[in-house]
Amino acid sequence: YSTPDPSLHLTTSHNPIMSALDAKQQKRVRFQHVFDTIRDELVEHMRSENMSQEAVGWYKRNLDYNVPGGKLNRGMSVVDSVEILRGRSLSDDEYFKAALLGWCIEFLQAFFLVSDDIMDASITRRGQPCYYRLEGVGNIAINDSFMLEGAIYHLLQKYFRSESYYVHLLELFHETTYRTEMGQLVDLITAPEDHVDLARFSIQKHAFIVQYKTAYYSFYLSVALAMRACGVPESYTLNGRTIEPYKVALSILLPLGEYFQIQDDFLDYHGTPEQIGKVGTDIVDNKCSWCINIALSIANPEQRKILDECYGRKDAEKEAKVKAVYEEIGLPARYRAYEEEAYQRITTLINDIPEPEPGTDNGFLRREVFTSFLNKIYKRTK
Ligand code: DMA
Ligand code: MG
Ligand code: MG
Ligand code: MG
Repeated sequence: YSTPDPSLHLTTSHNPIMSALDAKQQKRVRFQHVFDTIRDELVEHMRSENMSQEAVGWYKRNLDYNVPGGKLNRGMSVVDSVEILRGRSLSDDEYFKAALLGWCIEFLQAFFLVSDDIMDASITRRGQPCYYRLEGVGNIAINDSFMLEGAIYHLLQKYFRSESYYVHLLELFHETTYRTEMGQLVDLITAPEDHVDLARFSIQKHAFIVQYKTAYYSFYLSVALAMRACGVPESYTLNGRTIEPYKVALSILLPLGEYFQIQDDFLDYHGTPEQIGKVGTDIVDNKCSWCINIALSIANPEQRKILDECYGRKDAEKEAKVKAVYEEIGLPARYRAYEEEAYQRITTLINDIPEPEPGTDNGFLRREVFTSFLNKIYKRTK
């Protein structure tokens, strides 16, 4: 194949629109531009399969509504990681392929979110109605979510089939998807709609759920894909020590993913819909969230009684009573303390990674891969 669109290489000197933006915005615009190319190719593929005009239009709306509107942290991290690992700016072709892998994660995320919103009975996502709630969509969103997943493998085959690391990419996507689904399973069966029993929750159960439902696909996948694309081997020797870089990456990215999901749990209760683009449903949905686990560990008997009576009920007044208990026990201050502790702990983990001497290039892992990811989420409010 050849890089589809030479104008992908948007530089400030050539493009008046780009020169008005700061470096961070330019990065984002360049990345978003790749989506347009991918979307057009996928739509064209649907046409070539003799899908009706109506079906092609439906699929295009599915892509436009569900894939590009998020923070794009996961997808853009693939590009950032490839740049850091290569230690230089990328050729047009290298950029396109890194961005394509990034967009494949965004497609995976879209697949998970469309189905998650159905299962969680959520109302809004990214500041708009959840996809399944659109007029005429409903349960068709289930098949639409499958098609978002299917697009990943179509794209990987089209662009990576002849690469030596193709099988690694496939395995990463398959295994990560499977793990995320294990996490979603435990998330859902720990939160039965008709039977509230707070004694079933624990911080250990929470740790399992968030590692599986979030950390693998949101953190490990981005970095591992970048490492595969850069040819990082299974193991290598640095200053006489054997390094297993994928294991090192996992040992940092799982705690980072746990921290990220704890932020998500806290923002579900404390963030405003304007801020987070969604209406929190964890209390009403009886979820084994970080917030309820902390509350259970410090509530006095009266507060516990309110939690037992009001958590997991489809009733706005009861939800408000749970939130009042969260305020009384000082959950926001607890969260701020947790956030500082997590930041320090993860920073220490990152600083323990053996790095090659500056100027030499006999190592493959760089601390900056992880610090750049950590700094994207530290103190986030959306
Ligand atoms: C997120 O769980 C996990 C996946 C796999 C989407 P969640 O239900 O807490 O996410 P959100 O708060 O975005 O609905
Ligand atoms: Mg949800
Ligand atoms: Mg969920
Ligand atoms: Mg959530």
